[in-house]
Amino acid sequence: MLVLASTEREYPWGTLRSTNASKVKVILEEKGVAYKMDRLRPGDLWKKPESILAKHPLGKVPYLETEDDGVVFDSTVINEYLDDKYPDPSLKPVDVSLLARMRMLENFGDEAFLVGDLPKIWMPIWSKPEDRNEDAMEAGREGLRTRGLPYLEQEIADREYLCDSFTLADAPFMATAMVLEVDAMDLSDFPNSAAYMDRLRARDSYKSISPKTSLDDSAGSS
Ligand SMILES: N[C@@H](CCC(=O)N[C@@H](CS)C(=O)NCC(=O)O)C(=O)O
Repeated sequence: MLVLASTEREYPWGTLRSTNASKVKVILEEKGVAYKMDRLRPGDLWKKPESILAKHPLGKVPYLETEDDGVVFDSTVINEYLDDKYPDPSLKPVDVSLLARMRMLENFGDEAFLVGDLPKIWMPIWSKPEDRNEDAMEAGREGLRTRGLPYLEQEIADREYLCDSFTLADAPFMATAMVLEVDAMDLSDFPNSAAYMDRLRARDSYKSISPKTSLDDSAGSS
């Protein structure tokens, strides 16, 4: 049984999850592989106890504990590992040029969204609404409007998914769709991106990371 380490917690305003671990959770679901969640305390990501450092040298999530191959860490590496290990259905294009596109857009999703501007929105949402710094959140939204979203808007314009069919390139945008479901920032200037987020949210795998899905209903599948 695979075990995915993540931070996942319920709050009155929704079930919140690590964005990077959500990238992996949806790929496990897309592949129909049996897994369980190891839910770490969010504070441990900053305290970095020895128990976590023993699994991930940077004390981050996600990491995946496997029976055959030990611990695999980093969401991009884990997703490539899962696609190699469980190739049916394959979530990587065969064509070399499309494969390069998949990796570029996956990296763009990580850098512009998941480690770029989304944390400025997502981190405050782990606090009570009255304790959030609205100016910092607006700076995150402005970052998305000026960097991530214009490029996404162009790249998704004529496609259903970033490499036509659903691939690993779409995983960071599943996590983005999760954050923007909670934040509900105005995407009317980015209609292609807004429609793409809706398509991602309509996939069955999204239920496992939806802010509306309880921890009990998203503990893994077997
Ligand atoms: N490149 C890593 C980034 C992982 C990452 O930054 N995870 C966040 C949670 S979403 C974390 O553990 N943060 C704690 C830290 O940066 O020390 C990946 O894709 O897995």
